[in-house]
Amino acid sequence: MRVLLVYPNANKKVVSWGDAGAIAEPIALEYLGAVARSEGHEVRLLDLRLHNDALADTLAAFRPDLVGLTGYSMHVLRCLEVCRLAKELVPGCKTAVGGHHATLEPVDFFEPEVDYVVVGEGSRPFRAILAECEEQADRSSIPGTYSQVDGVFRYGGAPQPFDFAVIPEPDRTLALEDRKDYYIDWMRPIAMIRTSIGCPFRCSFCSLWRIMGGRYHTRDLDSVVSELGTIAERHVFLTDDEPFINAKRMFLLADKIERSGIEKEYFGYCRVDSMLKHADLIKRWRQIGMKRFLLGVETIFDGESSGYRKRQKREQVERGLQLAAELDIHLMCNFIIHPDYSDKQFDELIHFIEENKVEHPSFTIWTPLPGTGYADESIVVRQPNGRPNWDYFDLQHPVTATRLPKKEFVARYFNLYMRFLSKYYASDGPMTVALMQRMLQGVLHKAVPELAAKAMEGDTPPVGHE
Ligand code: B12
Ligand code: SF4
Repeated sequence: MRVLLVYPNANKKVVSWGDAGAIAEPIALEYLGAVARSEGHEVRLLDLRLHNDALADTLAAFRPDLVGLTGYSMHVLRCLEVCRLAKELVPGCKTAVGGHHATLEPVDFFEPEVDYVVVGEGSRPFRAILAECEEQADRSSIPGTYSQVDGVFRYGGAPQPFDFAVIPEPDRTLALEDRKDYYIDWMRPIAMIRTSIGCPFRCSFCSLWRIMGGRYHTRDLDSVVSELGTIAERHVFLTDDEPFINAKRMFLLADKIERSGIEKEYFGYCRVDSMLKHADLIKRWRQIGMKRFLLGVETIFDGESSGYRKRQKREQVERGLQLAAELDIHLMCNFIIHPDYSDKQFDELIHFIEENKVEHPSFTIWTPLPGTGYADESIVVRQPNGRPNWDYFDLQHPVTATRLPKKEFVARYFNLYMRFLSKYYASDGPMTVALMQRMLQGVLHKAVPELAAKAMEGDTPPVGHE
């Protein structure tokens, strides 16, 4: 069979900056591609973030028997569009969707243009879907998969237990020509690798621990090193929810990587408490190339932190920032901006970032993401069918009511980036600043169009209450 794997692009009417912040390796599709190729199918990967307009031509020329799509919540509606076009241009073509949103809110894909919705890890269900499509067999019995039979979606039962040992390595040759274009910030080209999945913590704003039922699965270290050895890129991002949970394991992995002679520059998530508890481990990883962490500071307000169940205090964050500076680890620090923020909280946050010389602050707006258990009624952006308008779930738009008038909130949010623009300039170089400005314009253009226009002219007036 011919199998087309598609990574969707963001809706440019909502996120006018498109995918400007990062376009990283589509590793989920490379996992599925490996499965399909091992079954003897002809596989192509189309990354619509890089090839915005190539969908119709690719469908018409390749005429796939099956189209597989991945996506975050912000990609739901685009995924459905892709499925519709696939069925229109290639009659008889089957469609399958998976990824974070499909796992947590499969109902959004229960539409006529979708044949399979996969919950959780995809390798095993995808192999079964391929077999069914090939044999044109009766459906509805694949574990972890909703199959459409005569317009009704039937669940094949709980997914099989997660097991790294049965998942093949991602096929990195599928996107060979695109590899040079994958990047996160200034790290280009960048590859991704998974060494563990799941997280023992229970942060309330995060859905990742729920996806894995609170369990933490680790991969065999020799297989990690062997896969790493096949990666050509110098920059490597660890997709692990939190890699530094098990210090002993990570010491061993560092030793094995060093012994193998592999030299890379790593980037990945790290909790502040992991850093503080295992400073010696972080030092060791710095020696083998860990250059940068994505640190979820989330909030500097201790009350809010306990509400988030983050189990982290402001004082720990401050010590973490100092430690990273001592160890020469660069930090991208993410702060969650709650829609309930008042001017005072925005001001305090700015003060904190300045006082602690946070090198690369990044900001996301608190969003009731699928799987976080937050009441759906609080969502104010809706599709005509009453479901949330997922296009806005890029964490850069408020999707719930704001305490400040919405325009003021968005302006203050925008101003956080503008305020620290020089930091992006210092760490990332002019290219990233241009991208950042495009992104900011996208965030703003709906709520405060006149400011968005000014930002694009390079005129960046302070807004809010400075
Ligand atoms: C790497 C990563 C990034 C990178 C690269 C992003 C990129 N797309 O280029 C960076 C840091 C830049 C990033 C940015 C963002 N990210 Co991000 N990111 C991740 C992370 C850590 C890993 C994703 C990954 O590649 N995992 C490894 C692959 C193999 O796993 P997988 O995707 O789950 O796929 C498996 C299964 O889901 C299934 N599957 C997946 N697709 C399909 C399809 C089919 C057909 C089948 C059968 C199966 C299947 O099988 C796969 C193999 O096991 C996750 C958190 C996490 N640990 O999962 C967040 C995560 C995906 N990100 C998230 C978000 C929200 C974002 C941002 C929007 C946040 C922001 N505004 O700053 C941006 C968007 C950027 C963009 N334009 O795409 C959310 C998505 C939540 C949601 N419901 O939408 C997550 C889950 C984190 C979270 N906050 O909970 N991200
Ligand atoms: S935010 Fe990080 S530490 Fe908290 S549950 Fe999610 S992955 Fe774990």
